[in-house]
Amino acid sequence: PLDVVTVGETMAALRATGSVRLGAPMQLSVAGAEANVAIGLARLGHRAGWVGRVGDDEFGALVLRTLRAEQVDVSHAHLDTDGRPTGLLAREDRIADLVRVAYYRAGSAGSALRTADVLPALNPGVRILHLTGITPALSSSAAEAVRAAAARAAELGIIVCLDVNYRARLWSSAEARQALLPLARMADVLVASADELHLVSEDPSLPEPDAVAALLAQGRSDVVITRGGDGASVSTVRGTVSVPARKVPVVDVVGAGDAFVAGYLSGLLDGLEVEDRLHRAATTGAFAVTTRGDWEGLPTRRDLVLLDQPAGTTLR
Ligand code: KDG
Repeated sequence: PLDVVTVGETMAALRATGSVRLGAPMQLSVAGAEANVAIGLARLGHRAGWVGRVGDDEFGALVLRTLRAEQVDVSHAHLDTDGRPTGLLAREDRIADLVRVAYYRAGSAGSALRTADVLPALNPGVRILHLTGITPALSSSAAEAVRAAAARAAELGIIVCLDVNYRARLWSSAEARQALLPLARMADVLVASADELHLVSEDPSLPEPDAVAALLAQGRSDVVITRGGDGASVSTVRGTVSVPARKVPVVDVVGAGDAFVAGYLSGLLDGLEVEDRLHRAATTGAFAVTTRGDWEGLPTRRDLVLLDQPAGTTLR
């Protein structure tokens, strides 16, 4: 069985080096928060699978081929035969450190995800189901699929990880809160950036430490709060542990959260203590930040120690 099943939409991703309206050249890859996590885990040697829908088109073929090449299991991925296209994302590095993303995913194959697509992947023996708050924003059937998957995972004793991943281009925060609160109630590991925490807190007015304490009291095992360049913390019943972000030259922050989650879940699978899980997460997150692309620069297990080398090292 797989160690980790991820569920979501994986899109073709066009990355412009410069301004799209001026005809900047674009590079083609794939992107999707859950696929990024699956790739991150597979690079670290875990058995990770991705469940979702792609169109029966060339972008869909690219998505599946890329995931296969990264050793991500796609045996539960589906080809949409109703003519829906694979979703597309265009990203533009508009000014030095500001990225603008446009989605072309309304009515996509990925957004047509349904419960029957997902449940067959949740076999006994799977250890973690990883979900994000992006998928329920895609359609009502996708929202239902994610809810059903979390419920089935809970029945089977599979750890449920939910990364809030709020995308303002997909829905309002009020809509997100309505969908994510019940999902968060089924999560064991809950990951949110500090400014997303209110979306999964029963009382959104609580200050962060109280909101985290309430989530733990309601049954979450690990509440992970990420703060970008200011590091991250994890709270469990045994207390709160924090790590600073690893100091690396920042090249591209997109995908850093997914890389962080991959590192954290990898640590969980390896039975590491909270501090060591967090350290691995900070390391994989730093790899994402210091390389171009959502997932291309993620480390293999052997690569993990590279960040312990002094800056400017040449290994030969
Ligand atoms: O976390 C990175 C993602 O934002 C990117 O891969 C695309 O899944 C994506 C989304 O919906 O924004």
